Amino acid sequence: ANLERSFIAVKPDGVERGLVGEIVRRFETRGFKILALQLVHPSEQLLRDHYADLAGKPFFPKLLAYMQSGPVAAFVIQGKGAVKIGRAMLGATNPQDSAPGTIRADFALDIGKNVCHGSDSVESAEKEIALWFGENLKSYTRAVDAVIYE
Ligand code: DAT
Ligand code: MG
Repeated sequence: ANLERSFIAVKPDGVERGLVGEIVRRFETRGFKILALQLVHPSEQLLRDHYADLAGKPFFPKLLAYMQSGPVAAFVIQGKGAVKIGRAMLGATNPQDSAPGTIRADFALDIGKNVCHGSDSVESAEKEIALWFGENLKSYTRAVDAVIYE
């Protein structure tokens, strides 16, 4: 039950603005375990696979260019409710609609520069983790989990 994983990525604007540490910190302090962490220069093909469901959208070319405008800080969180809580911590897709306290509300103003990605379901999380990190992530135990979980 505490093994659910989500794929989180600080987008190029967030890396450029020095928000990697702040964003990773939020997930760490919430209690999630960081399973993998890497700066990636995504290929166009990786992004086409990652955003396959959006290929027909009018903003898709702009999205590809944005995501290739610099490195992406990709990481995997593991813990209870990782996907749902990850999305809640991100806020709405459009920062104009994001609730205060969420990452997009605290650090962004425009939908096309919304700073951070988070998987929208357990299924897409597994797909995205495999795409960005490969199939076999090493797991490890953390003594602090005994304090975080009841
Ligand atoms: P999310 O990132 O919240 O899962 P999504 O998967 O629908 O949202 O879209 C992926 C990214 O594409 C989103 O973070 C920003 C961009 N995007 C989505 N809708 C857009 C729109 N209407 N105009 C411009 N960019 C958009
Ligand atoms: Mg999405």
